[in-house]
Amino acid sequence: MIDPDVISRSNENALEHLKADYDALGEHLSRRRIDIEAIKAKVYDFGVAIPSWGVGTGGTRFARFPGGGEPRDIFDKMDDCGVIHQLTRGTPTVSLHIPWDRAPAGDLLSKAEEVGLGFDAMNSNTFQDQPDQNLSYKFGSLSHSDAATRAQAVEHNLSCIELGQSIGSKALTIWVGDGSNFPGQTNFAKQFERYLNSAKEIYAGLPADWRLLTEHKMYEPAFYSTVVQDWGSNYLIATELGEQAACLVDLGHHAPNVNIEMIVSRLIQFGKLGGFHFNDSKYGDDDLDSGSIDPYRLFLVFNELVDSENVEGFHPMHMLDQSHNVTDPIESLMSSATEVLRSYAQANLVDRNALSQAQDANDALTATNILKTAFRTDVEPILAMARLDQGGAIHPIAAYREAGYRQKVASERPEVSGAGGGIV
Ligand SMILES: [Mn+2]
Repeated sequence: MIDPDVISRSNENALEHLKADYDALGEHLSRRRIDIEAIKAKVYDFGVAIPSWGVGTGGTRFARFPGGGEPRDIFDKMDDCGVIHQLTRGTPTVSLHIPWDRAPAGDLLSKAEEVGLGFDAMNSNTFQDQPDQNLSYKFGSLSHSDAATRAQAVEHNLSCIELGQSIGSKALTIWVGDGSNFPGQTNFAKQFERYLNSAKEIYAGLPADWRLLTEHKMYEPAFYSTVVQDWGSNYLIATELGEQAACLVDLGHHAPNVNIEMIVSRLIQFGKLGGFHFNDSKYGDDDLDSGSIDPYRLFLVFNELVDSENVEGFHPMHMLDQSHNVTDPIESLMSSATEVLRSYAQANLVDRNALSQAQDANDALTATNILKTAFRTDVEPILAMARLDQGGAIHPIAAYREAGYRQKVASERPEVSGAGGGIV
């Protein structure tokens, strides 16, 4: 973890300017009849989970260029996640990926306590083969044509639930690479039927207070068709399975130009939005840092989420899911968590009564300007003050660099090879 004295010193240097900026923003917001303290309190309560795999350098199908101090195992990863939360105070949980992060529950719990984190959704992996595995997932897992392979994949998911139960997780997220690479390779209906039957077996093993989230993805690793291709297929799955099943939306898993915020609204309206994977993209499933390409889209997604905040039973899970190719993953994740919080804070500035009136009056320009007014507001002083109040850093990346954490872990953790593609 970072030495608290380093954080204090870093904050001392920035405090005067922050106070001035916070006061000025408070005055500005009060003219808009918004209480800055209320917005800050909402930011306190908002958290986004860090995926355990995010703290390692990702890469593409072409190459991976690991940096110094790459985490060796889940315990190194949790150290890194602990630092992200220590500085940003916005990432209180980590999401495990099994089997990569499999470890005794007691060890995971004591590490979590040491670094001040809890556990978010469990993620199963049946999109690659493991060394101790009998049957291959080359041609699919939950939807495989062979019953024994499907059973093996179901069993793996049930074991993820079992481990998750012992560490306080409350959800299982399933993403499969199943699909096809050639027209005619698979029968769409039969394949989907097999997937649904396998998913029902997993659902039957779900504890009463758990949720099962399914994630759609339109292409890759299967490039002609994927078995859970789009939000429509995802909605069908969640509906077939039952009450505890809901859809997970990954911002990168759609065709270019798709109106993701409208998908979000539809799923909320029918009680089937379970969670998010935040990232950004320019061309496809790029897994770029959240808010780095299209911050307005991120804001528009949050506009829908905040608009439905008071809908009964609506508690979506939030997680980052990105691949860091050219940056220090800890810095990217801190910056991305901040972008997610920023969009959340901005969405809380939308004048919803005025928006509703403009919509009813068919005043399109006023309506869209109401959203723009919220989006254009620089809420950084709120985010920084929320971090400071909770013991974090006014400038997380500057404090992280001053602390020399990366150099420290690079001297402790052995160098790793960049051979092979990364996780995408
Ligand atoms: Mn994802």
